Amino acid sequence: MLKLHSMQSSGNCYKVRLLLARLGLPFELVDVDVLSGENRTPDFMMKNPEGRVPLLEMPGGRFLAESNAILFYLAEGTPFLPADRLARAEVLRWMFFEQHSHEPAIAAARFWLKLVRGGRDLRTHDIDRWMEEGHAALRVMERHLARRPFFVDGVLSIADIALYAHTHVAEEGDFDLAPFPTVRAWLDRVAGQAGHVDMAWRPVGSRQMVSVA
Ligand SMILES: N[C@@H](CCC(=O)N[C@@H](CS)C(=O)NCC(=O)O)C(=O)O
Repeated sequence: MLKLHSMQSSGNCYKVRLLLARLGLPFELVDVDVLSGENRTPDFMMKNPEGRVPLLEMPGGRFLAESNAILFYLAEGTPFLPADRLARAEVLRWMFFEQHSHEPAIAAARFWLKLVRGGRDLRTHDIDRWMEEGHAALRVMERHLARRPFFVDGVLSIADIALYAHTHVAEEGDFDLAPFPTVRAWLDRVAGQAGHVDMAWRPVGSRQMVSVA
């Protein structure tokens, strides 16, 4: 069975849980609490030398890190990744956008302002930059979605899942989504899909080892 090393409150890990749930794939969830350093133990560093979650462990003992690489691997041959060459490249385009222009501001703001105790004081000097870059990313999304229901070819793909994960909790990082009605309508569309699960969801039988922040 697949194993997902994951932190429940992490948007990057939620992306993978959401896709696994949508695909109906059974998997074992292994909690790794980054906030208490469980990702830096020698045992975990053997599995992923970068010391980060999410990390997918295959039945044969191989490991795959990077949330969007994991989405790409799991989505192959499913409706979440188109077969058309250009459409696949567009899916990658939005997943690179997510990692380069969106996640470093929107996820970082939520991590430090919501999840890390005292994080607001520790990272005061970063807040203006996060706000500027995060709002710029939201404006790009607002413009792109103005004439489309989803990011690529009118159907929900892993590009939507990658961008949904941090956007739907952007307000926890001080981003006001009120000026982005198109993005909010898209969030509702993604969440309204049959089989959608929220960030607190866990596969049946997995015990919650850490609290959801
Ligand atoms: N680009 C990576 C980012 C992964 C990442 O930053 N994970 C965080 C949790 S959301 C983590 O493990 N942080 C611990 C650390 O960097 O020490 C991905 O998309 O998977």
